[in-house]
Amino acid sequence: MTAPLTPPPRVVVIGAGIVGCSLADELTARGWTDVTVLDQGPLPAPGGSTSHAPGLVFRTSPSKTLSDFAGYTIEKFRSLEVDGLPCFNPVGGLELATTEERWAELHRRAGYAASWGIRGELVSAERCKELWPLLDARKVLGGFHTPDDGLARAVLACRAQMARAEERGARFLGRHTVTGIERDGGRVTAVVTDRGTFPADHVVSAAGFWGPVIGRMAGVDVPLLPLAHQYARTGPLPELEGVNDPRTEASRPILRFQDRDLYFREHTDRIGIGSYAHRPLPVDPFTVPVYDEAPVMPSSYPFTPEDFAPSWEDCRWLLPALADGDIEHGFNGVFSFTPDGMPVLGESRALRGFWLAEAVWVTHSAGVARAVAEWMVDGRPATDVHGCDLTRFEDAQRSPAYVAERAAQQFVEVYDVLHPLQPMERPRPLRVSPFHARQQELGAYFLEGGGWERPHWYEANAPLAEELELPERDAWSARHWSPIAAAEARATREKVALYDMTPLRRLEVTGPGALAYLQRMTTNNLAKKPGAVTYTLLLDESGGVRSDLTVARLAPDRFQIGANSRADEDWLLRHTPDDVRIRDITSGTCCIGVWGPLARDLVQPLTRDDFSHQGFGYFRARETYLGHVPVTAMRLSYVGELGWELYTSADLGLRLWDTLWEAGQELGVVAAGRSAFNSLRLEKGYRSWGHDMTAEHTPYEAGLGFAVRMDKGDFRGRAALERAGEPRRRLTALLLDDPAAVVLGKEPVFLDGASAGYVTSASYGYTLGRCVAYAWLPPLAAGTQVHVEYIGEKVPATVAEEPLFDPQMHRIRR
Ligand code: FAD
Ligand code: THG
Repeated sequence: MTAPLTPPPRVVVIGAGIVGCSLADELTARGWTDVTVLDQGPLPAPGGSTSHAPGLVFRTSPSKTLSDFAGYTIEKFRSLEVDGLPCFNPVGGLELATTEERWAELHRRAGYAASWGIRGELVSAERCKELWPLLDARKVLGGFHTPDDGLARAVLACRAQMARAEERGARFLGRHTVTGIERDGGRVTAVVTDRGTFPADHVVSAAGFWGPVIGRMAGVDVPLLPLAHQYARTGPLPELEGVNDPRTEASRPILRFQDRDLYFREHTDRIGIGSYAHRPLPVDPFTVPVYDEAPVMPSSYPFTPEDFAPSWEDCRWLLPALADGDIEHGFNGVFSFTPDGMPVLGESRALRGFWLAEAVWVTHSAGVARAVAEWMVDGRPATDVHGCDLTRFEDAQRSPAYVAERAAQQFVEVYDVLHPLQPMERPRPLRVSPFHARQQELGAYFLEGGGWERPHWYEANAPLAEELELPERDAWSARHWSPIAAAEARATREKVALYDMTPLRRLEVTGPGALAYLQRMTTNNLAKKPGAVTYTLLLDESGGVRSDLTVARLAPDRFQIGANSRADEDWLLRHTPDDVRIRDITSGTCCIGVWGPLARDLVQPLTRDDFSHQGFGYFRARETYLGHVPVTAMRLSYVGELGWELYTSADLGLRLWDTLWEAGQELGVVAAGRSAFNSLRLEKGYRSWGHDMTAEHTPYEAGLGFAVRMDKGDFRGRAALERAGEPRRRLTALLLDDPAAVVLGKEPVFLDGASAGYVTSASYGYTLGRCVAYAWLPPLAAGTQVHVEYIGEKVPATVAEEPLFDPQMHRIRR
């Protein structure tokens, strides 16, 4: 081996729990061997959450990212051993249903498993009893069995990874308490401890639920709340005598009884029981006792038997063998919850070189560590991590009050049956558009996203729905849905509708270098005269789609970007040269989409400007006035109809709404919500970033090659695209064959009876009279028959030619 030309960067990892240890292993495996892992407690069990984790690893999740993380943890820990003891015991997993609602949910979970490539099978109550003989099978309707899940031995896995990392040069130092982070010019330079200062080019906070404490030292918000969670062990059970090898402790599947917020595992002849059934027990991370003063260890609080009492009854109801037994030992163990239940990963932009790897379960630890190591070493993780990116939180989502309320709610809902559209109940309303009062008057049904109240349909349109004939929906797909959405979609296709587009993220990019900069950052050609709007993509270095944007050139040196998430702003800001300024103008402005064949009839009388097809072309922008309101008008439409996005400042928003509303009365204007919006955009084949495509996909795979101009000069991701071969998978449009069938997203798609991909987003297409589902599949010819599995039912579907609606663009370009 030749020595590297430059020494590897100096990395200091704070925390030697499962995340810190896994990260040291992954970094050193990639040649970053100058790694120092510091922990305040003694090694190898310094007293964090890892030190007492019972280690259940269930891989199935609605989140593909989490499922991939867990898959890698299983694969990796299976290959690790310490003193002949394996770090993973693949006893399998078993989730039980004792209610019809849960049984349906297990069918959906079996669907996620098939979508993400996890082995799993729905099984009868008898089979559950075979797998777990202590069960009272009469209580059970059935189960979901995942044979590859099992038990991680977290402390052992720490030791194994420590040893490997140490062989490659890493250091692990226990009894070093971090007290400060040093910085210079927006970069970290060192970590200060009670036993000296450690210079560093990169610092990773893997401090578990102490994350907010380390975050404060660095001036970085770490939006997590530590909560205690009860874990108890029974005494020895005669039924388990001689059943399990004490070295591996368990032979039967890890068990989940989500109907009562409980899980179980074997500890040789005892049973361990975890409960989420109790009240949230928040812990202030700033007041956690230090190792030497903690009664057991810092992450272990005294057991509160009164909180466990109802759960104990539930345990005995399910497992009659416990009737004579007792709890021998219990504790309230602390770990991290975030406002959306996802980890918090990534590098702070304000303090470069300072990384977070927080709020990570043992289950996801190795996968997270691999992703963060790739991110640090290669500049990008191979897995889509946008749902974990620390930049995902809006300003209003980082207040301690918000974090506390949402995280506690995550705890309460951890095992609940949650509909994909189900909103959090509190704190609401948080962000409202200037039209909120009018929307309320119209009976808006609000759901929440990014802190925004977003109308999904308006009860005021109910009379329009009466004449429609729509197929019956099953109870699940009928939740957070209304036939009114169909009426609103129809009004958009036949007349004209107003859509609140305020939550659409808007950035203003200005300065002499703005054009050259945006040309380098995106795929399409933006060198057009002011007044042009361009649909374009942000790619990472590997050619993965980081986002899709609209860029309006409003003046030679001024651009307005329509973006998807906060991560777009973050990404752009990370690469901004000195002669370019980027400002998020979302909050101070608002937007209404006026779309439908009568949009021009509505808008033209309000302005002296020429809004004809010749006077105001498709994908053009203009600053003008509508009535009393100064607006930026852009002629484009995510719903595939004639019309404009109209932007103005927040103070004038209500006036803009009222102006359009009044002008539209004689045309039959309606307010329309996101439910119709999503249906219309899917009929038109417009992708939704984060759902349909992510950084895991290239533009060609996602069907977005039309937005890439290889001949315009260099841009980020171009070199990777040049190397890209023929796509092996494609984002594919499906139409469900049965006009009454619906799917919602994330369902598995089967080709010739074998799982071949998964649905990204789906909606009933009211114009087409069929449900539209986009799916990742191997390249397939139009007309190919597949089936989607929806709550255990095989739903036939056919690969369709795109776009499904108005391929000649007659409706938009006129
Ligand atoms: P930790 O293990 O907490 O490590 C963080 C380390 O940072 C600590 O060792 C701490 O000492 C150190 N540190 C903090 N501040 C400083 C400082 N200033 N200076 C130096 N060092 C510092 N997960 C599962 O996947 N499956 C389960 O079955 C499961 N069951 C659980 C049951 C219970 C009762 C509990 C409490 C948690 C459970 N979890 C489970 C969650 C899991 O334990 C944690 O999510 C995981 O261990 C977190 O690992 P970590 O490395 O991020 O944090
Ligand atoms: N409006 C604005 N900006 C946006 C969105 C928006 N940015 C984020 C997101 N939505 C981007 N998504 C799309 C997707 C498709 C189109 C616009 C934004 C679109 N595509 C046409 C097509 O594919 O035929 C035109 C493409 C072209 O001419 O190059 O209209 O909703 N402001």
